[in-house]
Amino acid sequence: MSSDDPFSLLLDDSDNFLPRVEEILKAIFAHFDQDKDNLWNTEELQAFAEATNGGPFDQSSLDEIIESFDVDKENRLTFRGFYEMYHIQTLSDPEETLNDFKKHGYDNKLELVTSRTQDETPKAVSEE
Ligand SMILES: [Ca+2]
Repeated sequence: MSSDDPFSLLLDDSDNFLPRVEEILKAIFAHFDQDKDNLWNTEELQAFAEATNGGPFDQSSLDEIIESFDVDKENRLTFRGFYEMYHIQTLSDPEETLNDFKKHGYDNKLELVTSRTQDETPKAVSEE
């Protein structure tokens, strides 16, 4: 495939995230970690869901995240858990991950093109 296919933008030959993708994941995680404890409580996770998916996770999705990914004993998602969540999504649907990153201001080359603010309405994403 060409060099701009979503899979090769995000993952190396061993299916690990490329360093640039890790940077973006760290930036997104830090952005929504409002109290800076390196964990996402439900409120922080839902703020991320609204910004990314246009609405909060429903209860079954929340339960699934907590069951499937790394959380602390109070069920707060760790960065590792967030990373795992994106890794699984990316292996099955790299375009979805790219679309998510676009909502957070990154372009097709994974460069930050818009500054994020909580209140800003994301640019229309249905341009294609
Ligand atoms: Ca937090």
